[in-house]
Amino acid sequence: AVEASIPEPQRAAWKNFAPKPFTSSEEFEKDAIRHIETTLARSMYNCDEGAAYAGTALAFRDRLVIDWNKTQQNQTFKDPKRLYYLSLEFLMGRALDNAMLNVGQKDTATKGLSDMGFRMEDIIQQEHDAALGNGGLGRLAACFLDSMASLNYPAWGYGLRYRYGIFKQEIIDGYQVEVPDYWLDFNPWEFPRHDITVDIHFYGHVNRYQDDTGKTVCQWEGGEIVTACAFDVPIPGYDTSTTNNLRLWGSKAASGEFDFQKFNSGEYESSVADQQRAETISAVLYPNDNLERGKELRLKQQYFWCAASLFDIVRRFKKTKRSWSDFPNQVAIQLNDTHPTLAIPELLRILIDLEGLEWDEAWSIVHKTFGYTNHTVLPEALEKWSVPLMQHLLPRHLQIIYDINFQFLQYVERNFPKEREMLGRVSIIEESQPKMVRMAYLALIGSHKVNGVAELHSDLIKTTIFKDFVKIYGPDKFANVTNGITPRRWLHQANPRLSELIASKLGGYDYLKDLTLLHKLESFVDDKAFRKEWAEIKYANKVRLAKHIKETTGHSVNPSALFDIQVKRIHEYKRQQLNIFGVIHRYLAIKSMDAEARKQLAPRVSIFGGKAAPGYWMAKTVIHLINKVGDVINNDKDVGDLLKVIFIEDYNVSKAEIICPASDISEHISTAGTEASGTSNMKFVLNGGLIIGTCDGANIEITREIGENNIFLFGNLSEDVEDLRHGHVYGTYQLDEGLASVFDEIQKGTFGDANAFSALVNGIVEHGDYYLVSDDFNSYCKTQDLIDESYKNQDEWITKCITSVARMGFFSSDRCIDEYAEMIWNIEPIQPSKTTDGL
Ligand code: B1H
Ligand code: IMP
Repeated sequence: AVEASIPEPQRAAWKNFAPKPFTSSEEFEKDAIRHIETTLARSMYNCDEGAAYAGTALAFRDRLVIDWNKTQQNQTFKDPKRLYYLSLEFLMGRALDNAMLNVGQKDTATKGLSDMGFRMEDIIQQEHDAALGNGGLGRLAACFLDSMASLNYPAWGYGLRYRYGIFKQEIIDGYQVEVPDYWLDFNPWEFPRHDITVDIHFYGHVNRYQDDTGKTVCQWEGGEIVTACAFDVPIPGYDTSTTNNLRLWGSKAASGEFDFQKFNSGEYESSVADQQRAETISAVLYPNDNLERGKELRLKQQYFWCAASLFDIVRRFKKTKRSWSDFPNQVAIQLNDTHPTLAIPELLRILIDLEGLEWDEAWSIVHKTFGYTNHTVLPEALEKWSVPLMQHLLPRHLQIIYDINFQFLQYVERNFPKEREMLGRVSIIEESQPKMVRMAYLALIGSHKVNGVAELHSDLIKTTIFKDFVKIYGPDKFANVTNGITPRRWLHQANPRLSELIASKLGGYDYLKDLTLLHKLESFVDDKAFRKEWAEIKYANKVRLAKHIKETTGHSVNPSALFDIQVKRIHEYKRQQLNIFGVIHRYLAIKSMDAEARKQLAPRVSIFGGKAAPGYWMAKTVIHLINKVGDVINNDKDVGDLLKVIFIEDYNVSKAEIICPASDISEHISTAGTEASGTSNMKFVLNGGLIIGTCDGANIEITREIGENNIFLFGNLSEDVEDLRHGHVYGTYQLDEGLASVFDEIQKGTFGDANAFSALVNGIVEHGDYYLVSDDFNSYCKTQDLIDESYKNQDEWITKCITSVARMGFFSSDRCIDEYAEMIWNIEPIQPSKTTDGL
C-alpha cells in the first residue's frame, strides 16, 4: 500500500489541477515564454539563444516531470522487482534533443521556436554535454538507461554527481592540453533533493563486543562523516510515458555548511577546509579509460556512492515491510565493472551489523542480489586496492572481505582438495607487498552471474582471468550479453534524414522500438530512387562534418573524398599509431606516384579524434604525431586533395552525433583480444558506413550479422597473439618493411624533431611491440588498398552499406536490456498507468 500524504477527501483538488503537458506549438510557446519571463526574468528584449534554450528546456522539463512523478508513483504502488544499475560513469551527452524526440514533440517545438524567432539547430547547440564518463563504458550506461525506460522496466541508475566531467581537450601546437569541464552553470535536468541525504562514514575503528544474548557483534565507530545529497535526473523513454530516475550523489560536509563550533572559536579557515574536503569527493571524474591508479580519493568516491545508493535501496525496501528473505525477489543490483564492488561488503555490513542477520542468511541474500559485468581483460585496468589503504579507510569492510575470502577458500579447499596451489591464485587477497584486494574476484564471488560484453570477450574471461573460477563454480555462472546502442540517439537523433528515409520505406518508425525490422530494407537495395537518396544523405552528412572541420580547425576538406574516421579514447591497444603509420605510408606512396597513378586514387580524408588520459605519455605522443603529420601533409601542395589528415579537438557525445553519420570507413583496429566489445563500430555501421577492423570484440558479431563481404577485416587472430608476443621477446623478429620505411621518414625529421616520437618507435622496434603493430602492418595496408578499389565502384559500395544497415537489428541496446532482464535480473516491464495520478 502507498502511504500518500494527502487524505482522500482532499485529493480532488490535486486531481483537478494536475498540470497538463502542452500539445500544440502555441501551448509550447506559452510555456516556454512563461519560463523565460518568470523563471529567468528575461523578456523579448534580452532573450538570446541561451535564454531560448533555457525556456525550451524548462517547457520540456515540465512535461517530463509530470510523467516522471506518475511513473514513480505507479512503480511504488505496484512495487515490482526493480533493477538498480550502479555505474561510476554516465556519459549522457545532451538531454533536450533526446527529450523532444522521445516524447514525440520536436516538430511542435521547432515550429514554436520559429514563431518566437529562433532556429532549432542553434538552440540545441546551446546545451552543455553532461560528460560524466570516459568512453564506451559510460556511454553504454547511458544507452542502457534509454532502453530501460523505453521498454518500461522499473529501473534506476545510481551514480556520482561530479562537478567536473571529463576534461575538455584543446590542441595547442599539436599537443593535448586539458581544460576543466565545469558543466553545472545552468542544468535544468537535475532536481536537488535536499530532503534525501545520507551520512557516509570513513576511517575510524571496529568495536567488537558481545551483546546481552552472548552474540558477537561488530560496530564501526569514530572517524569522519560526509553527507551524500541526492540529485535526480529524469530519463524519458521513447514513445512511452515511462520516465525513470537517475540518482546522482553529491558530497557535502555533514551537518550543514561547516562546523560552527570551529567557526565561532575563530578557526574559520579550518572549518572551511573541512567543508571543501567533503566536497572534493564528488568534485571530479577520474579521466582514465581502461586504467586504474589506486588513488585514495577514488576509493573514497567508490565507497561514498555505493554506501549512499545501498542506504537508499534498503530504505525503499524496508518501507514495504517485507521479510529480508524477500530482498533478492525485490531488488537486483548490476555492477558496471568492478568500480561498485564495495556494494557487496556494504550490503553484508548493513544486514549483519545493523539489521542483526546471521552470516549465512545475509550472504545468501547478497549473492542472489548482485550481478557483475566485466568490461576489460587488460591487466592495467583490473582494480586492486592495497590492504593498508582499505584498513585505514574502511576497517569494517576489510574484515568482511576477509570473512568472505575465508568462507570461499574453505569451499575451494573442500571441493578441490588436490589443488592446493589454486588457493593462492583465486584468493581475494593477493599476497604481494603490500597485500592487495582483487576487486574482480570479490565482485565475481559476491554475484550470482558474471557477464562479458561480446562473445569473444565473454569466452576470453573464462579462459584467462577467471579460468579457475569456471572450474570452481561451473560454466553457468558465466554469461554473455553483447553490447548494443540506442537507435533513438544514434540513428533517429544523429541522422534524422536517414531515419526518415528508412521510415518512409518501412511504413513508419516502429523500427526504432524493434530494430530487427530494419531487415525489410534489403528488399529496397535495388530501388534506384532509394539508393540515390541514400547517397545524397551520406553526402549531406559529410558536408555537415566538413563544415564542422572548417569551423574548428580552419582546414577545408572535400566532401567527395573518402572519409576515413577513427574516433575513440587514445590508447596503445586501440592502435591509433597503426592508423597514423598507415597514413604516412600512403603519403610516401603518393609522393612516388606518377600523374596517371594519382588520377586513379580516390582522395581521402583521415580523421582522428579522442582524448588521452592526462598522465598517459605514450597516448599523448600519438596525438602529437597525428598533428605533426597533418601539418606536413595538409601543407604539401604536391599532394593536394589526395590526402588530408584532420584531428578533431575535444571528441565527445555531441560531436560523435555529427561524426558517426559522416563516415565512409571507420577504423576499429585494436590488437585482437584487447577491445572487449567496442560500441562505436555499431554506431558507424548503423549510419551507413563500412568498417575496417580486426577480429576483436563486437567486430566479430557485426561480421556474423552483416556478412563478411560487407566488412574489411585484417590482422592476426586473438588465439595467435600470445605466441607472436613470445616470438618478439625471443628474437625471431623482423620489422615489417613498409613500417621500417615509415620509421625512416620519422627519423629523418620529416614530421619535426624525431626525438619527440622515439618512445613510440622504440616501443615497437626495441621493446617487443606488445600491441603487434608491425605484425599487422602489412595486412592493414593491403586492406586499405582494397578499400580504395572497392570505393571506386560506388554502386557496389552503396549496396554494401544498405545491406549492412538492414542487418544491424541485433545491436540495439533494447535487445541487451531484454537479455539482462530475463537472464540476470529477473525483472519484468510494467505498463505505465493511464490515470492522472499514476496509481
Ligand atoms: C571499458 C573500461 C574502463 N572497459 C576502467 N573498461 C576505468 C575501465 O576509470 N576507470 O578506471 C574506466 C573504464 N572501459 C570499455 O567498455 C571497453 O574497453 C569497450 O571495449 C567496451 O565496449 C565498453 C563497454 O562495454
Ligand atoms: P522512494 O522511496 O525513493 O522510492 O520514493 C517513494 C515515492 O517518492 C515514489 O512513489 C514517488 O512518488 C516519489 N518519488 C521518488 N522519487 C521520485 C522522483 O524521482 N520523481 C518523482 N517522484 C519521486
